[in-house]
Order: sequence, then structure tokens, then C-alpha cells
Amino acid sequence: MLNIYGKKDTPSPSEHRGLFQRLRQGLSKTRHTLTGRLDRLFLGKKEITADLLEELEEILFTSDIGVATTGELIDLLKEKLARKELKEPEIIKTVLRDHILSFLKAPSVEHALPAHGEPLVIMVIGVNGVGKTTTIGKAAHSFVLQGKEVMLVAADTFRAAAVEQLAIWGERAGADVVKQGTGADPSAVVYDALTAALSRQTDVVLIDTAGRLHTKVNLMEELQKIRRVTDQKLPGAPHEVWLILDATTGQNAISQAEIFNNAIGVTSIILTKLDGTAKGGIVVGISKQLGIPIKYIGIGEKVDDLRPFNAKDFIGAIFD
Ligand SMILES: Nc1nc2c(ncn2[C@@H]2O[C@H](COP(=O)(O)OP(=O)(O)OP(=O)(O)O)[C@@H](O)[C@H]2O)c(=O)[nH]1
Ligand SMILES: [Mg+2]
Repeated sequence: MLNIYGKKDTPSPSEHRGLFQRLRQGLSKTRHTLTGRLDRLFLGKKEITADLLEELEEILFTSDIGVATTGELIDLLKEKLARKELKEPEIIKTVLRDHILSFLKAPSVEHALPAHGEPLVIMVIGVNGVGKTTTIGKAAHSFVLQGKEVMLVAADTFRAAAVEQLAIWGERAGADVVKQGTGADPSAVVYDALTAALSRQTDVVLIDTAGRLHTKVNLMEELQKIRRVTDQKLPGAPHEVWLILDATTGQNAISQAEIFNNAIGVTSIILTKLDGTAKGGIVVGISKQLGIPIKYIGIGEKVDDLRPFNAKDFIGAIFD
């Protein structure tokens, strides 16, 4: 499944079918809202009228793909209509499907790779409750299955429960957990953890961070400090910065991404809780507007519910 550098191992055809069914099930709310409404709109219609386009715009708009993306898709349909390339309403669905797929081909962001013998360091950030700790647990499980030595770093030191939660995931996944007492300086925890990772020859280090602070220290300043200390200890690290976004927040996730990206720099987005929401269309807005690749999606709370994001499968699970 997850390869250490995010490359996808190719599953066998039957494995792929199983994974696809699981994805389809996870995305069923989004599928019912978006394509269910599209099907009802086109049912029995013979002509593409202005009213039909208006209703279509409303459906797209409320599916969380974003205002700009909706506008672009409607303009495209109007152009095709004017050029007489589009006649029957039922073709619209295919046109939308293909175009949305082309929007999902996000460029990859350049990032450093670890030097020989050094661990891959991944810093995980995001506002509180989005699923940072859970995603770390799932990713750790996957790395361990690939035979990697994994270390989890409890740099969310404000809540005792946060450290405890990470420790439970560490145990479940078979990964080391480095922690200090509640209230410890997160950067100090990270510094010590990296020292240990170098001496233990750990392959992957995942740093869990806070989503909200009790002190006056600004969250962004805190995260910048962790980033700086990581780079001091291990030049080039963190090699990856994963921003966790909760799909159920809809469009607000995009402004969160802009803020974190400007302050810290983000190499990949992980979109969680896609299973519980009809707002799966947010994937389109994120890819198109941010230009940061979506690396994984979370489609449940269980350990194997983190999946590499595959645009074709994603669109297939919603449209087909
Ligand atoms: N349904 C579903 N729930 C998820 C997913 N990912 C995380 N969760 C749940 O979301 C809740 C919050 O997850 P955490 O991992 O604690 O979030 P966090 O970002 O670490 O939160 P803070 O540490 O408070 O900042 C938990 O109940 C998780 O089980 C997902 O993909 N699907
Ligand atoms: Mg957490």
C-alpha cells in the first residue's frame, strides 16, 4: 500500500477491486449527493435549457467543489453548447466527470529526501480535531508493515491525553514513541527524539503537533520553531510536511491550507473523514486552487482506512 516515499505499490486486480469497493462505500454520501442529484436533474430531459444549467450550477456549488471551479465548469458547458458539441443532457455528466478528473492532476511539490542512513522526517500539522494523531497512527502501521523502524514524536505537549493517544497508536502499530512530561517544550521533545532516531537508525520519524495551544504562544510560531529545530538537528528535515484537513469542514479547509502553507510550507495534504461527509467535492477545490498534492485520504477511523489518493479511482467512486 503506502510506500516509504509515497509511491504506490501496484495491488493485484482483485485487491484493487476490494480497495475500490471500500473507497466507493466510504464516499457513498458524496456520491449520493452529487451524482444522485445530477441523475435526477437529467432524468427525462431532452434539451439543455438555461433553467437546466442554472439548476446544475446550484448542484455543483452546493457539492463543495468551490465557486471558481463551478463557474469554470458551467462556462465550459456553455462553450460546448454554443459550438454545438453538446446536445443531450445525459452527456453533461461525462463531460463534467472528465473535466473534474483533469482538475485533480495536481503537480507534486519538490521536497528533500533524507541523506543516506538518516531517517525520513515527517512533520504533521493541522488545526485541532482534524485527525493528525489518527493519521500518524495509520501511517505508522503501514510503514511498519513495510518493515520500517518507525518513531512517533509527541510534540503536542499541552494535553496529557494527546501524548497518551499517540502512545496507544504507537503500541498498536509497533512503533517507538518519544514523549516527555505535559508542558515540555515541543521543540526540545523533537530535538531529543531526532537524537534518539539517529542512534537507533530509525527509518521514519512522524512528528505529532498541537492543533491549539493553551498558552499565548502563537501556533504558527510554535510550528515554525519545531521546523527550525528539526532542520538544525538534521539539515534538510523535515523532508515532508503533511497538512491534515477535515473534509467535513468544506470550503473552510482551503483557507486553513493557505494559512499553514504560507507560515510553515506544506508538501502534501491528507484529507480525513471523507467517509462521513457529502462534501467530498472539496477534493476538487483543494487540488485546483492550492496546487498542493493530496497524498492520502482518510475514509474511516480504523488502522487501514488511510489510502493513497488516486484521482481516477476517486472520480470513479463518485461518478460510476
Ligand atoms: N470517520 C473518520 N474519523 C476520523 C478520520 N480520521 C480521524 N478521525 C476521527 O477524528 C477524531 C479526531 O482525531 P485526532 O486524530 O485525535 O485529531 P487531531 O488532529 O490529532 O486532534 P488534536 O490533537 O486535538 O489537535 C477522532 O475521533 C478520530 O477517530 C477519518 O478518516 N474518518
Ligand atoms: Mg492529536
